[in-house]
This record gives sequence, C-alpha cells and structure tokens, in this order.
Amino acid sequence: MMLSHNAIKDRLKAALDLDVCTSKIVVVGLGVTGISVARYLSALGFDFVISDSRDQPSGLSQLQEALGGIVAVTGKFDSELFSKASHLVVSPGISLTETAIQQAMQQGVKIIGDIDLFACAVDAPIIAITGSNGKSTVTTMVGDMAIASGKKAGVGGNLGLAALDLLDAQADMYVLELSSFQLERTTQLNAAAATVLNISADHLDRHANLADYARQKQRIYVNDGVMVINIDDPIVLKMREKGRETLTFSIRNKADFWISNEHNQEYLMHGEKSLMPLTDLPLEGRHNAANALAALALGTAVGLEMDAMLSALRAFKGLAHRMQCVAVIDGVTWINDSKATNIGACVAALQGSDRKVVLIAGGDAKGADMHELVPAIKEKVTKIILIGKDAGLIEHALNGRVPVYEAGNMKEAVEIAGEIVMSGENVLLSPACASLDQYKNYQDRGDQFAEAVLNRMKRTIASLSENIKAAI
Ligand code: UMA
Ligand code: ADP
Repeated sequence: MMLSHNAIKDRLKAALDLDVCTSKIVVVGLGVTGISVARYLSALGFDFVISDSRDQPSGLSQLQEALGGIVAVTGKFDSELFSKASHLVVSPGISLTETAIQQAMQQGVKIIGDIDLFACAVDAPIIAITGSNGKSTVTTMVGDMAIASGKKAGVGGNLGLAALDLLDAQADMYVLELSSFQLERTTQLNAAAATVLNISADHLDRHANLADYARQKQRIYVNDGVMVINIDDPIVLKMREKGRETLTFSIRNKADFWISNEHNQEYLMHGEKSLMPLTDLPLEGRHNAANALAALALGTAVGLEMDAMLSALRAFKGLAHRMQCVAVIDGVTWINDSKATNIGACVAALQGSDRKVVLIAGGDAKGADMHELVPAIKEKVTKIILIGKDAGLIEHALNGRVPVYEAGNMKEAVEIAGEIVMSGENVLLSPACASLDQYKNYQDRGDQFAEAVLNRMKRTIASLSENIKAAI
C-alpha cells in the first residue's frame, strides 16, 4: 500500500533530506520517468524545476497544463542550475558522468532516482529483479504468479510503466524490473525479495567495466530481504552474503529450486519436491527454465501459493520479440529475438537452438567485445547476415570462420536469408546489439523483421498458387 502523504514526506526528509519547504529540486530528463517524478512531487506539494537537454521535449506542454506553473529549462543542461540545487532526480537514461551533473556532485548536490522516491512511498513488499537478461520475462512471470495467488500486484519499473506510476493502484505487492542505471542512483531500496538473474557484458558504454556494471546490479540486494541467487553464474554467486536469508536456483546442479532428470523426463523441483514436468512450461530455451526457477524462488520468498504459481507458469505465453516464432515457410522457422540487445541473450538463443541457424545480427554493440559471440556462432550458425553500425566488429571477430553477408536494412536481410537458408534450419534475428542506430527501438526492429518475413511468406503462397493454377 502507499503511505499517507504526511508519512511519505517524513520518510523523504529522514532518508533523503528532501524537505517540502527548503529543498531545491531539479528533475533531470522528461521521459517516462521524469513525468512520473514530476506528477509525484507535485502531488506531495514539492516545488521543482524540470530540465531536459532536448529543445522541445514531447509531453512538456501537457505536463505543464496538468500540473500548472512548472518551470522547465530545456536545451543544454545548465551547470549553474544544477549546482545551486539541493537534489537532482536523474532519469536512468542520463549518465551521471554528464559535466553539469558531475559539477553539481562536486558541490555536494544529492543525486537520487525515481526508485528512491518509490521506496519511501510504500510499505507493501517489493520484489526486485535485475540481471543482464531475463528481467522482463521474470518480472512478468512473478506478476502473473501474484495475480494467480489472488494478490493485487503492481508490475513495472524498467519493464515500461514507471515505478511511481504504480502507486495509484494501491497494490498488495510490487514487482519491479530494475536496470543497472536505476540501481546506480538508488540508496533506499529494501526489497522483500531480490535477484540478480545473471551477469554478462552490457551497457559498457555507460559503465567503466564489467565489474562496475555488476557492482551496480548488486545494489538490488541492499538491506535485509531474501536474496535469490543463481548459483550457475559465478559473478552472482559471489554476491551471496553470509547470514542473509537466501534461496538458490540452478539449471545445472541441485539447489533450492532446480531441475531433476528422472527416466529422461525433466522436472522443476523445490528441494526434494517435484513441482511439474519442464515440458509443461510453454517456452523455448533452457534460459527460460532458469527464469521459471527464479520466479518460483521469488514468489516463495514472499509467500505466494505454489499451486497458483505453477498454474501461472503453465499459462505463460512468453513476451513479444523474445524467441517468438513468426512463421514456418518451406521447413524453415523464422524467429524474432529482437530483444537480444547484448551478447548473453544471443548466446542463450543459439545454445538453446536444436537446429542450425542463419543468424541476423548487428546494431549498436554498446562497447561489448564481440569475440565472446564466436564459440556459440561456430557451433550453431551456418551463415550470418550483418546489419547496423557495428556489423564490422562482428565480422572482424569472426575472422572468416562463418560466411558473412551484409544487409543495409531489415528487408534486405530477410531477402538474403530467404535465398541462403536450407530447409531444416532456422532463421534467427538475435542481434546481440541495441537497435537505436537504425530503429526507433527493439520493438520497431522486431516488427520490421516480422513484416518482411510475412511479405515473403505471402509471395511464396502467391507463387505456389500460380504454379498450381498453371498445372490444372
Ligand atoms: N535526456 C536528456 N539528455 C540526455 C539523455 C536523455 O535530456 O543526455 C532526456 C530525454 O530527452 C528524455 C529523457 O531524458 O526526455 C529520457 O529519459 P530516459 O532515457 O531515462 O527514459 P525514460 O523515458 O524515463 O525511460 C526510462 C528507461 N529508459 C532507460 O533507462 C534508457 C526505460 O527503460 C524504463 O522503461 C522507464 O524509465 C520506466 O522505468 C527502457 C530501456 O531501454 C525500456 N532500459 C534499458 C534496457 O532495458 O536495456 C536500461
Ligand atoms: P531483459 O528484460 O533483461 O532484457 P528479457 O526477458 O526481455 O530480458 O529477454 C531479453 C533477451 O534475453 C531475449 O533475447 C531473451 O530470449 C533472452 N533471455 C531471457 N532470459 C534469459 C536468461 N535467463 N539468460 C540469457 N538470455 C535470456
């Protein structure tokens, strides 16, 4: 439940030194997060200034109309404004290395994030989920499990709906997907159950190195909630803290939640108790078994009912743009895994594939070392079609081990794939890179892939029916 306004203000004062009468707040960034922060601060009676480095951020005039009289400073970030503030509430997409933010920090200005404000506003349990891959899937699974258990659950965060926008629903519990950027600027989280699902290279254009990125993720475990630990991941395993209540999961070894194999039938297990056959989970890929185990551990940590959790898993259809089958044409399955925006996700897609693959990959590598893709590509990929800004990095890493084709756009990539794929193989869009160099977002990239595939399918059907007409 959300606390009363007075109780929240007391907490904000005690925890973050935020005071309605004296604090000078700048809300930095006016995207989904900034708008949620502005609405929330305004409802509590705080004064603040909004700053966005775009000249005309969309949504500003509607916000000013809705909240009335809000000052916005747009265009370049203003160092003087930031340095004279007491607090900057910085959106996750904005790097703390921005000069104006760095200067303000040197002046002692406090940096906070929307998750801090959220944490001070609720006393219902928070289930917090981070990791390099699987966050959205596990967050949605746990949300479905909570609903199946009869709870009113607020589900959001990095998933899409800003955490502060969940408060209106007055939920019994909150399930939050949190990014390394959100965690980096959060000090007040005390999740009832938290997990770092896995760590592999991502966002190295924003974090100094893998160790720094992992350290930011580890912040999800602060305070005293139940730690859900993936014992298959050596970096996560090291985050385990003695004396803390812990639930482990593993797809390789025995753990609190694990997979047994009896007479060639695999089962999801809780300790010695068999929960359900793995084949009842309607999702492709070994990584989704890990996601289901993580979700069961998180749900168990906050007391969700096991039967309800298992029925939610059986009904879980998976999210769009993650290993989504788009079409089967002439014995070739076309799979949209556009959400694979880093190497770990692409490797999981390839390792989980029982067929050989024509891979479409490339985009913005975000500073990652593409050599890490090579072993999985060597094992599963017969030909690779490269797109986007960092196509050359992948080609260089492959060093001629796999035939490479280059495509200027998705339509061309799909056309090339259609020409070179053999019956019995899959065509997989799993780019291992972000999409923003060529597309609005990963959804746009996946939609363009699906559209091109469906157009190809229509042409195949049309030419087949021409042939049939000619033959009769
Ligand atoms: N802005 C500037 N200057 C900059 C950069 C951005 O002024 O240098 C402004 C933009 O003009 C815009 C605002 O900041 O007005 C955008 O802020 P933002 O990038 O933080 O985006 P939001 O719309 O607030 O969305 C954020 C998350 N975005 C990022 O972390 C980049 C969303 O995650 C999240 O769903 C949302 O908060 C609600 O919590 C998206 C994402 O891509 C899906 N996340 C990354 C990922 O999953 O890999 C971490
Ligand atoms: P996130 O929110 O962390 O980006 P998603 O659930 O949206 O995670 O999945 C993103 C990508 O990662 C998809 O390509 C998906 O197939 C892959 N993926 C999902 N879970 C895992 C996992 N546990 N390990 C590796 N890859 C995964």
